[in-house]
Amino acid sequence: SSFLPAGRLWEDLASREGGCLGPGLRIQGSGPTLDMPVPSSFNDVGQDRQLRSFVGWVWYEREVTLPQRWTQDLGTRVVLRIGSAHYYAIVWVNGVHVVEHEGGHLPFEADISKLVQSGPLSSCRITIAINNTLTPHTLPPGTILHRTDTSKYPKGYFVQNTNFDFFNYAGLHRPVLLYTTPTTYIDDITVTTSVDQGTGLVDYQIFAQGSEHFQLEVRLLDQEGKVVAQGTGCRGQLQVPNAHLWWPYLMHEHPAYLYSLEVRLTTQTAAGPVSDFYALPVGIRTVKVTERQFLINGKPFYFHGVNKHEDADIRGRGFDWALLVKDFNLLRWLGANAFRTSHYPYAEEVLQLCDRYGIVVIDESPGVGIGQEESRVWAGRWDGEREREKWLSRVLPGLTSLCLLPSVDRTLIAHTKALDPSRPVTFVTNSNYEADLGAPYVDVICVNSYYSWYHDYGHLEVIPLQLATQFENWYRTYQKPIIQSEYGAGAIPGFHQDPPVMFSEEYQKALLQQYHMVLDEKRKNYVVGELVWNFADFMTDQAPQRVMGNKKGIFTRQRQPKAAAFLLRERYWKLANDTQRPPAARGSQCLESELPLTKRW
Ligand code: GCB
Repeated sequence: SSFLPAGRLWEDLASREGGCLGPGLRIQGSGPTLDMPVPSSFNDVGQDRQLRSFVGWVWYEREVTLPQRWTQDLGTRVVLRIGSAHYYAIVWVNGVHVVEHEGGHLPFEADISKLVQSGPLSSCRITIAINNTLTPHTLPPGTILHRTDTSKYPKGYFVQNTNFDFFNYAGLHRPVLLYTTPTTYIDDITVTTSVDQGTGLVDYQIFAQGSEHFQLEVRLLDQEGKVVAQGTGCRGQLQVPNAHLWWPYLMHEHPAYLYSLEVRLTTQTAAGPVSDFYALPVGIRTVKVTERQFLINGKPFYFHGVNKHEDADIRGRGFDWALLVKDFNLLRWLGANAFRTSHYPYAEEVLQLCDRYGIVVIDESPGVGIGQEESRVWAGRWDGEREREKWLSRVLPGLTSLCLLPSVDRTLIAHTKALDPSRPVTFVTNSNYEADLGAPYVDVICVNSYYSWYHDYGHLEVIPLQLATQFENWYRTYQKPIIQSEYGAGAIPGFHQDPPVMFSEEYQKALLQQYHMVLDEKRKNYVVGELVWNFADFMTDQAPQRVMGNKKGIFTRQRQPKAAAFLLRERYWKLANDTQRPPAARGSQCLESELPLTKRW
């Protein structure tokens, strides 16, 4: 697609109505443009410093020819789907405004049937204007600082300020798709599962659009393709005797068992019956939290995993299948059974792979870096129930086990639970256990700490005392299970120093080892997980304390292991061995590359 940065700010949003684009106007030819791959962030694709740090409106445009069936069969519904556009997007088709969307991490779509079916033309020009400016009203928030001292800065100079530790990559980060359905179609499917004495219970609810007159047939197929239960109508319960449960990776001989829920909607039309069909992978599992434990299918689950980012060379935050599959192979190699989608919702393909690989997810909202000023803004906006709904639709996660909110607002947490009672709720804190306003209302407490990194530099020996105190204080106050949701140290790959000093691979390893001693003690009791910060090195804004980004990855940004990765690999496989797998299942689902480790058992 073509791309034209137009250096205007979010604050100029009002002027977008000023006829920037009419049916006849094309981006192509209206000024210099760049070829821009989709999906990708635009920042690192060019050789241009200004493009890398660009703040304001950019324009994407692409013209496609649609199949005649799409444009001439009025029983076909044509949909434009945008996987994500960071941060604010306005979309036109053939110069006609079709949709606007705020928020850089969730998909949105527009029914464009009428536009593409109105004339003899089968071409479709898609134009998307995107603004990446962050303000106190966005999620995540940011501020624009205008530098007015003309002895230091040119006229009109401004910078984007943020309160989070990752680069504000922007552009069309996920695929842009055109697809069709019949005019009466399956719009949404909600599934919740439970287990009653070995019988899996799958409750479904199907939302259809387009007409009131349709039939719905539902079938549940096992992995061999055998139909194990069926039903009809918009809602119901399927019963699966002797169900194969969905177990996390390394917790069962056959982890991540998925059934397929097939939904067929049929409508009668003048031309005969027409159907829409959707197949949804479904795992049957239960999740429960007690005072000391996180239970999956009634068994204690210990999170041993990582925090991630959607981040890589060149493509920035852009979706890439090869990268994604590499990351999942690294997670398996590491023996990780969980990760947190720090600091925003990830692409739905990521969640689908988690379901398939048996990875438990803490799915995070984009509410990171909310300081006092932004809290006031949001508090103001939460007043009406409609505003609250709007907020929730932007922070609620997708499929998986834990959902994470940015807020310390009691009613917000209660409301989230009411919308989805099947998932525990948490938020990640590094605040003081006494001052924390949210901990009384969440199911699991997630605590970050950076002992011997952001203070007591180099003094690894203080970690055991400080970490034990941290856990004891939180548990004594709230009696809830605790996850060490972040800990870590920066290591520049290839920097070696022994005895260890900060930024060497040895220091990163030694710091993790100090944490592990305490975790091993406390996991006997109420600590239910540890997630290292971070899976891989990632890009941040430039600052003297960042060395071409944050170097706390146990893998480099190119996904090569540092020394700490080997340490964690030993630990995670041992943890799986110690705490989760029934003895008979040991080693049975290992990949070939994992065999040397399993032999040692
Ligand atoms: C944190 C943040 C994370 C940072 C990390 C660090 O607490 O949640 O975004 O990157 O610390 O390395 O400072």
